[in-house]
Amino acid sequence: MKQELVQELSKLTKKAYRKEIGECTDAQIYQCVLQLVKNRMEDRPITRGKKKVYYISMEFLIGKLLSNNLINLGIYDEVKELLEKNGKSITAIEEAEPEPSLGNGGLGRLAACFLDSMATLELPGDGIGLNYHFGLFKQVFKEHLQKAEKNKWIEKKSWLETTGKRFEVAFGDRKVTSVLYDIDVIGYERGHNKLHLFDVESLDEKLVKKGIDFDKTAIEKNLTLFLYPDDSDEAGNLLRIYQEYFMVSSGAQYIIQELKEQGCDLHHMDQYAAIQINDTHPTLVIPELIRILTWDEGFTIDDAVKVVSKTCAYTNHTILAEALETWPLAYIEKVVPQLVPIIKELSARVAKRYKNPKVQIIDADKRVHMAHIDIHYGYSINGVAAIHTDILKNTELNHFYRIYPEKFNNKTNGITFRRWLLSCNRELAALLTETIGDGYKQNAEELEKLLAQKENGKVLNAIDDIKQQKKKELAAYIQEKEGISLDTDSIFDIQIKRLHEYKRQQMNALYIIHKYLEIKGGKKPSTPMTFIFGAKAAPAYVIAQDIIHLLLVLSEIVNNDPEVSPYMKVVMVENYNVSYAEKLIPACDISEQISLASKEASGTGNMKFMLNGAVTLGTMDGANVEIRELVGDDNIYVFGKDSETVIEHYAKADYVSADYYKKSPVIKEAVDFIVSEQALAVGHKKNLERLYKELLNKDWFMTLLDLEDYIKVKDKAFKDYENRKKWKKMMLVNIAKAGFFSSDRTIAEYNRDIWKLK
Ligand code: 26Q
Repeated sequence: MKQELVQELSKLTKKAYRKEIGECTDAQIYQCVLQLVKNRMEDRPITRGKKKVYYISMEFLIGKLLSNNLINLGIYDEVKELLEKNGKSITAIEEAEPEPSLGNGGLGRLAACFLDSMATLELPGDGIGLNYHFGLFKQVFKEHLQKAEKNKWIEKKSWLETTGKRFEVAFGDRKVTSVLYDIDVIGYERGHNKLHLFDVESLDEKLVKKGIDFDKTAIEKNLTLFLYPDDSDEAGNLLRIYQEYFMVSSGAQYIIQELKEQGCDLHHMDQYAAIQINDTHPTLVIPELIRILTWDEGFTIDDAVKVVSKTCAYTNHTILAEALETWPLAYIEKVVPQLVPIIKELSARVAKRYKNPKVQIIDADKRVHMAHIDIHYGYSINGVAAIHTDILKNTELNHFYRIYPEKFNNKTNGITFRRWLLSCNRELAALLTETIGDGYKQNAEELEKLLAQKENGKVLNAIDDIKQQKKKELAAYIQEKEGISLDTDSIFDIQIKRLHEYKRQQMNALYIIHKYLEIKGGKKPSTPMTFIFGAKAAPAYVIAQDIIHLLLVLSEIVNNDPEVSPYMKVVMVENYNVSYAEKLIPACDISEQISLASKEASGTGNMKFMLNGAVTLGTMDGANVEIRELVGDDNIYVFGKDSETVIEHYAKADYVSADYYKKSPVIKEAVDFIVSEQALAVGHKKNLERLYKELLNKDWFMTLLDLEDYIKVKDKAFKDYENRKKWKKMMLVNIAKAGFFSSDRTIAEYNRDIWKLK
C-alpha cells in the first residue's frame, strides 16, 4: 500500500472531522474518499484536440460514481486495503453514496456508458444535460401498488463542481438564469472529460409537496426539480418543452462560447464540434443554434442552416410511433416564441422541396415532428442495433431513407466493461485475468481467448463457483431489503428493465401462473426456480401500474403457499436502479429479453447479463439478434414470431388476442387466473380486471401470440440447466463472445463514421 494514500486520507478525516480514519462513520469516510478522488482527478490533464463531440441528452444515468472512479484511477485495491486495515469495508462506504438517478433507463444509461468510453479512448467528448435535483422518483410498494417518492441525491459535498458559468435563457419575455455544474469523467487509466449539467439559479426545492407533486406554474422555481418520467405513450406537457429548451439553449451558448475561446470562425463550426443529439429530446438545439448565429453572429439564414446541418447528428432509440415526439406548434409558441419563425422557415424549405406529407416538419394539424427536423437538418441518423436500423430504413423512416440514404447508419449499442464487469463482478474479472491475461481490459475482443478453455473443467467450474457466490450475495441482499429468502440452488431467472407493455413483463407473469398451477396440480419441477423482477412504471402509465400490481400479487401468493414455495419464489425488488442492477446481473442464470419482435430498439441489459455469464432467453429483437449471431443457436434460447410477421400483423390489423385465448386451454387458464378468486383475495379488483380485459380485448403487444412458444422454450432452458456441464459451457461461450458489446467498440465506430475527431 502506498503510504501517501494513507496520509492523504487521514489528513482529510482529521481536517473535516478531527478524527482518525477508524473513528469515522461510513458516511464520513465516504465524504473524505470523495474528496481524495476529486484531488486525484484534478491531477489528470483534460483531453484536448481541435474537434470535440458534445453528447447532448436529457438523461445521463450515471449511477454511483465512487467505485468506478477509484477503478478508473487505478487505486481501488489500495483504497480497499487501506480501509480494511482501519476496520472499514469498502462496500459499506459504497452504500453511503447517494445514487444520482438522472435517467429513466436504457437511453440514459447508454449516455453514461458512452461518457466512460469517450474518456477512455481519449476522445475530447463532453456530455451536456440537466442537473435534476430529485432525478427519477424513488419507488415504494404499498398495498401491492407502486408509489412514487422524491429521491434527493445532492448533498453539501457531491460530485458536482461549481463552474461560475452562467447563461440567460429567454422564454419569450421571461428570462431564467442557468448555472453550470460539472462532473468529471475519468477514463480507465487515461482520459479526462466533463459532464456539463445546467441548473436553474432560482430553483426552489420547497415546492415539492407530498410524493412527487409540485407546483407546475413557476418554471423559474421548478424547471430542474425532476426528471420527466418516460411517458412515451402518454401525453407530454409544457414543462417538458421548458426543460428541453432550457437545456439546449444553455448548451448552445456554452458550445459557442467554447468554440470562440478556441479561436474558431463559426462558419467552420463543423470542423471544431460535432453535436450528437440523443433521441429527439434535444432537437431544439438545431433551431436554437440557427437563431443565435443569425441574431447574434451576423450569419445569413442560408449560412447558418448550412453549418448547423454539418454539425448535428441524431440517434434514434425507438420505432414506437407513440414515442416519437411531436409537439403542437402552439405549445412551442407558448414556451419559446422566438424559435417559431425559425421552425416555420425550416419547415417551408422542406415543403418546397418535398411534397410527401410524411416528411414534413409541421404537419397539417400544426404539430412539429422533432425527428423530421433532425433528419433534414442533421448529417447523420443512426439506429442502435442492426435490426433496428434496418427497420428504420425499410419501414418506419423509409420515406426519409429514400431521400437521404447516405445519412443512415447503424451503431449497435454497447456497455462499459469497467462498470459492468470490473466493478460489479471483480471475482469474474480476476478469473479472466488469470485465465487469458488482462489484455481484454483494453481490448474487449480478447475475451474470445476464453473459447480455448471450453473443455477445461477447472475454468468451467471456476466460472460456475463465481456465479454461485454472486447468487449467495444477492440472496443475502434480497433477504435484507425485501425480506424474502431465496434458495441459491434454484435457477435465478431475471427480468429487469422499465415497465412497458412491449417489454412484456406480463408474459413472464403468465408463465409464472402456469408453473404455479402445474405445481398445484402435482407436477413438481426437478430444480426450483426463482423469478426476479425489477421495474419502475411511469406514474401516468396505467396498465404498467397494473402489471406491477399483478407481479406483487403473484409474489405474495406464490411465496406464501407452502405447497409451492419450496419449488418457486417470485420477487419484485423495490426501487430497481443502477446499483441494484450491479447486484442482480452477476447473479443471473437466465436473462429475460422477451420484447415483441421489432419493438425493442436494442436493449443493453441483454449485453450486461451475457458478459456476466447468463444465458439469454429472448425474441429476435434488438441486439438479441446480434447476440445469437455471435454465440450461435446452441448458446441462446430463442422463441416467438419474428419482426416481419409482427409488422405484417400490424399492417393488416389482423391480430386478435381473444382467438389465442379461446384456442389454447393453457393460455386461457393462465389469463383467467388474473381475475380468479385467489388473485382477487390478495389484489385489487380494479387493477386486475383492467389488466385482464386489456389482454383479452386489446393486447397491443401480442403477448398471447408468443406465449405458448415462450412456455415451451423456457421449459427447455430450465431442463438444460440441469445438465451442468452443458450449462457451464454456455456460460463460458456467452462471456467469451461479449467483447463486441463493449461501448469502446461502439464509440470507436461513432468516431470513425460520424464525429471523425482524430
Ligand atoms: C419523451 C417525451 C416526453 C417525456 C419523456 C419522453 C421519453 C423519455 C425517455 C421517451 C423515451 C425515453 C427513453 C427511451 C429509451 O430508454 N430507449 C431505449 O434506448 C436504449 C438505448 O439505445 C435501447 O437499448 C432500448 O431498446 C430503448 O428502448
